[in-house]
Amino acid sequence: PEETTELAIKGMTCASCVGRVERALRGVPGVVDASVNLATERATVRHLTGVVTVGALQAAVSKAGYEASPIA
Ligand code: 9UX
Repeated sequence: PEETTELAIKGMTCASCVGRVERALRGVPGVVDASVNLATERATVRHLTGVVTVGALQAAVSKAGYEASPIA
């Protein structure tokens, strides 16, 4: 099954940042789709349950140069 994880993203200042974060998240195996909202600094990630961990998502965002934290 799939589930959705919401992340707060720090460090984005322009539309290109949004693209970088979306690409990073979509590159994580098991991620089906990712969309980032610059105004709210939030990412919505749809992914396979059990395959994708929040830690893996955070690591991908960090590698791209930004910071992600899960939203309860
Ligand atoms: Mo443009 Mo966003 O250089 O960091 S990609 S501000």
